[in-house]
Amino acid sequence: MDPKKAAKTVKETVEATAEKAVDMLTPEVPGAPGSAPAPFDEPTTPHDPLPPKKEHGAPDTRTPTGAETGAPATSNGQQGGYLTTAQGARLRDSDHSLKAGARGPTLLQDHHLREKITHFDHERIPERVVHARGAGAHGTFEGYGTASDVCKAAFLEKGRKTDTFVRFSTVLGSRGSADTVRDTRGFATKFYTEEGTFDLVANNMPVFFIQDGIKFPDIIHAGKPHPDREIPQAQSAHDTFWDFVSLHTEAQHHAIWNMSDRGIPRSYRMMEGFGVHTFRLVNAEGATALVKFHWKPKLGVHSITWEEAQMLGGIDPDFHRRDLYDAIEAGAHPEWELGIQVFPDTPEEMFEGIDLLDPTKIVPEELAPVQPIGKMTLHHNPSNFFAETEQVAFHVGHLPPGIDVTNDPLLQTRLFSYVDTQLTRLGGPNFGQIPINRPHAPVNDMNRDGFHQHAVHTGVAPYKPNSLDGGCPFFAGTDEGAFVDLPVTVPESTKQRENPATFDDHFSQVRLFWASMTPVEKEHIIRAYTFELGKCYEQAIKERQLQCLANIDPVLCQEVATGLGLPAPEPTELLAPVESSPALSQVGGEWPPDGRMVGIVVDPEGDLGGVRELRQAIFAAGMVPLLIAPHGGMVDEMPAQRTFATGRSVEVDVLLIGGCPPPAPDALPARDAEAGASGSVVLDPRVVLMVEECWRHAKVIGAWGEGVTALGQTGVDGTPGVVSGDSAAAVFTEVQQLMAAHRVWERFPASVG
Ligand code: HDE
Repeated sequence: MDPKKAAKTVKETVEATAEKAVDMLTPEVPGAPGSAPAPFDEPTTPHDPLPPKKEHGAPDTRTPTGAETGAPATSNGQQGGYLTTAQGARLRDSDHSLKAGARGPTLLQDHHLREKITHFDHERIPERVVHARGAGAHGTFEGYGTASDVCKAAFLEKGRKTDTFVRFSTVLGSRGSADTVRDTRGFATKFYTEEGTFDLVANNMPVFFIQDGIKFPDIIHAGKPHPDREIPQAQSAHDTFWDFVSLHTEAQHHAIWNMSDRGIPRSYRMMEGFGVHTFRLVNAEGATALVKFHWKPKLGVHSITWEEAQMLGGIDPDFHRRDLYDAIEAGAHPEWELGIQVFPDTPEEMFEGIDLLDPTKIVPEELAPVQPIGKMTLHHNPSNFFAETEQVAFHVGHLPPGIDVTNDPLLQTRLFSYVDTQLTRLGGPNFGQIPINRPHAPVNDMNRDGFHQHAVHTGVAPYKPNSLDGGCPFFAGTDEGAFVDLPVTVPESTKQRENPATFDDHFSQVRLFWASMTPVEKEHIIRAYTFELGKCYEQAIKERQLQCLANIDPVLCQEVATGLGLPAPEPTELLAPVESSPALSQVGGEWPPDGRMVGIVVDPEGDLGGVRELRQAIFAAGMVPLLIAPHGGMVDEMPAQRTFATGRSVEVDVLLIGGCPPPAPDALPARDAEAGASGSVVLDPRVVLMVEECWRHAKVIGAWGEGVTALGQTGVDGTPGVVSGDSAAAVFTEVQQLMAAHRVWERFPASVG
């Protein structure tokens, strides 16, 4: 073998298979695994690795100390066309271990075997102790320049672009748990600014369960599965969670957010993000202000229904990550505006009677509007989940000059916790040198050695002061961009394990949240509490939480008590009247439909007129069509992305029916009719089920041509949000208008005012 022999070029390989690609899968259909379709026969002519898919981004190729290398992103990936050992020696076989004869025992000298197996044995690292389940994406942040009055951080300057990496997550579940569980979502953003990395480690809810970080292990132990049976996974519907939050009543505000539709987002792309704590900003003149950070999604804040969430847990546990990846691949790049609520930096750190250091309180937007200061667009999916999403390490203490912390006791503990956890999770103190964590600013620290040291430091004097390394590195002054700890006055004080008295009110803002909901949102909250408490075994815990609900609202308490079959207690607190904050409601606006999934049911034997144009119109509208047919393969040269067996209503935002397909051979119409799912055998019962479910979940439904006949058999014809017409184009136009409201809200009952 000639070791210098070059492998076949990527270009040649891709060209050889490119023709097939066009036929097999139109490039617009997101989700195909590779950058070129797989040929039937195993390729055997060596060639370089295939190029990444267009959707893929990767960490900037920086050195461990932040210098640009100019190397392509693929230089971090595998090289050359031949299988090698980890040391780069080419291999001719990796299917058979080296043995003493074909039937003999394996030889200890088989280095390749040992290297391969040993590496495999150590492939897993500990999952995150919280937020283990997540999905990430690469993006760009662009400053508006509007923050300059309050913040000197350069990345906020007008027009300045900064690379970002975002990781969304659930809190409670294990790494392999379902996406659509009822839980808080993490929304952590790494800004690779030129003045050092800024991590905004946020959630999709603006308040937290606890006021002091010392309680974090308590709330997490209560929320995680029971220690004996290790169930239930990734949810709060169990005794230990409600035991804790009903006793530790400062958790009640966060709990009602979890019970609201915010606990079951439609998409990561449709979530707000909140820094939760108050931060302190400083401008170029040295003036300080207190702020709260908000991410506002361009697509609005939307949720799924609880029934959808539960169905998706089985049908597509990867629903949220798939949604994010598919939308990015399809070109529907999600966007958020970053905004701040600004408060005067007074010694009391209060605003309108709200303690800004209490992380269980919000400041209603009506009192302090959110001022936009920049925009983030997510445009690439990670190339490698482990390298990027799993190994990314955030820290609330990663702050550029211009942004500083406050004394919020929750934030203070977080400052300790994030480095500490990475030491175990990422195996040592050098996790900042992992490619996804490398700063995009020159790094010249005096930390040395340790496990997995990637930097090759020079010099002999990693200490200060020194003369041997020429005194290097040097201290920067404020003019040279130094991070200066703000000289905040700490009043004379005595050591205490205590909260300020202003933290004592645990219920008025829970009442504010409840009062700000529309009737349909209140209905959902009632059903969520009833479900969760209904899953508890202990009567005392249910009664204790009902007592908390009585201190929030009598209707809420009564409705949940009725569902539990228990009496509703009287409040133990004065239910003082509260204002509402309409900004907290998700209902009532209109939003763009980018990246929404449009299911199209077709009958390959029927009239397919208009389907091709409809798919194009859906793409043109920034949405993704999902062709659903009785069988797989091609339908009129269009790929059937789902069959009646593989598709389910919960995957789509809207359902269009373009045919009246009779029961397919794999349908069981007689059984379904007997079970009451369909009274008809004219239409495939799975289509009937899809329509029924979409209707139950208040999704827009449209039909044209023979699809109108199909709809006629389902019993939903003529009801709100169900559109029939002569042509696919006309129906789609009407459907789009209805979709702007996210759901057909009038289909939900509202038993509360
Ligand atoms: Fe975290 N949190 N947290 N947290 N948190 C972690 O750090 C912690 C809190 C949040 O995608 C851990 O690297 C303590 C509030 C997100 O990688 C850990 C306290 C908020 C993520 C940790 C809090 C968050 C984490 C686990 C109370 C919203 C996922 C793995 C004092 C503002 C980041 C890790 C990612 C992750 C500790 C409270 C958000 C253990 C001690 C409040 C989004 O260090």
